[in-house]
Amino acid sequence: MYDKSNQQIDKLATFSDTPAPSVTRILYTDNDVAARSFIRELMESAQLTVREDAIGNIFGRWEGSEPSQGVVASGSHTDAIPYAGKYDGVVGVVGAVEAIKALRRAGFQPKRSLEAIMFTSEEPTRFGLSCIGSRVMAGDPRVAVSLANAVDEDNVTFTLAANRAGYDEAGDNLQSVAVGNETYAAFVELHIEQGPLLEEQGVSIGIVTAIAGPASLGVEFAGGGGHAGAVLMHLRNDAGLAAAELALAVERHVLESGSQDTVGTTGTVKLYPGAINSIPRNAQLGIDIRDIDGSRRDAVVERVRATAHEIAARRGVVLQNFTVVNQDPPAQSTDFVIEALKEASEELGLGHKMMISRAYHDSLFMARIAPTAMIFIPCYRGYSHRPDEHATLEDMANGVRVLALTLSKLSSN
Ligand code: HGY
Ligand code: MN
Ligand code: MN
Ligand code: MN
Repeated sequence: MYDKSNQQIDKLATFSDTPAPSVTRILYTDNDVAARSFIRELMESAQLTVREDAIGNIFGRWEGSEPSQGVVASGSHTDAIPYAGKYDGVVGVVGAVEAIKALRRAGFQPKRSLEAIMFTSEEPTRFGLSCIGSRVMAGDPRVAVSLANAVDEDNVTFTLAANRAGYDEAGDNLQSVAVGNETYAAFVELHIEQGPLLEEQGVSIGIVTAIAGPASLGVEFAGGGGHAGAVLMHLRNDAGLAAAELALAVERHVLESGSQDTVGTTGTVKLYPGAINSIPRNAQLGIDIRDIDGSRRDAVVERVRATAHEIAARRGVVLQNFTVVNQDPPAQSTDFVIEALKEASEELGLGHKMMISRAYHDSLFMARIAPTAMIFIPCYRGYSHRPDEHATLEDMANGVRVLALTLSKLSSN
C-alpha cells in the first residue's frame, strides 16, 4: 500500500518546471494544473466525492453516517518553491487519501464525514502571499485586498492566473471560499518535520503543539545610480549598499531578541539595473521574520522598519517602500486533537514527542476555524526546500497509520 504512495509521490514529482531531483511547482502553472488533476483522480479512485472551490482548494469527502455533524479533515499542499524537494506538503495530501483508504479497507464507518484537502497553494512564491487557500478559507480579513492587487513577476494578476488555470470565479467569488467555525470538527495535517530533531533523536512521530507566526516584508530603496567608474564614492547614494546594510540589520535585530525562537531571513534581493558597471539605483528585498511569540516578532519588525529609515537618511537614498505583506499570529494546537494523536501513537507503539513547528503550514490558518494539530515525520537531516529532501517509506507509513487511527477516533464521536 505504501509503496503505491511512493509511486504517487514520484509521479507528482514529474510535474515540475525544473529537472529531477528538484521539484518546482508554482501556483496555477501548467505543472500545478497537471498535479491538480492527478490529485482529483487519486481522490476519485479512493471513492471520495470531489469538489473544488473558487480558487482551487480541492476537497475529497467520505460522507459519514451523521453528515450534518462537523467534518473531520486532513490535508496539505502540493505546490513547491523553486528547486525544492518532492515531499514537502505532498506527504500530507497523498497521506490523507491513503489514511482514508486504509480506514475504508478496515471496514471502518465514520459518523462525522471525513475529508482529504489539497490547499490551492501554501508557498508564497508566485504572488508573495503564503497559504492563500487556507488563508481565504479562514476568512483572513486582509486577504481579499492582497489578492486583488497581487501580480506575479510577469505582471500577471492573481485573478487572471486563476482564470487561466480554470478557476473562473476566483476574482469575484472569493467570499464563497470562506468557511465558518462550525464546518470542521477537527483538522490534522501530516507533514515532514523540515528540521533535524526527530531523525537525530530517533523518534518516529512529532506531535505539533504550536506553529510559529510568519511576517513577510517587502522593502525598496531608490538611489541615483550612475556609472560605476565615473561617479566618485563620496557622490554616490547606492541603493544596493543600503539593501546590504538592511539585510545585516535584520540578522542583528533578530539576534538581539534574545531567543533562538526568533528567526529572520532576507531571502530575495533584486538590484536594478543589475549590471556590474552600474551603481544600483533600485534595490528590492524580501524579508521573512518568524517567532513562536508574536509580540517578540513584531518588535523585531518595528526595529527593522526604523533601521530602514535610518539607513536611507544616512546614505541619501529614498526608502521607496516598506510593506508588511503579512504578519500572522502564531497558532496553538487544540488539546483534544493532541490527545487523540498521542493515544494513536501509543496504540501503534510509535515513539512520539511534543514539539513546535518553526515552518508555517496550512494548519496555521485552519487553526483559526477548526480544532487543529499536526503530525511530523522525520526527514533526512531535516533538509527541506532542497532537492535532497527525503522521507523514508517506513516513516511515511508510520505517519499515515497515526493519521488514520486519529481520524477514526475523531470521526467516531
Ligand atoms: O516557509 C514555510 O514555512 C513553508 O514551508 N512554506
Ligand atoms: Mn514549504
Ligand atoms: Mn509545506
Ligand atoms: Mn509549510
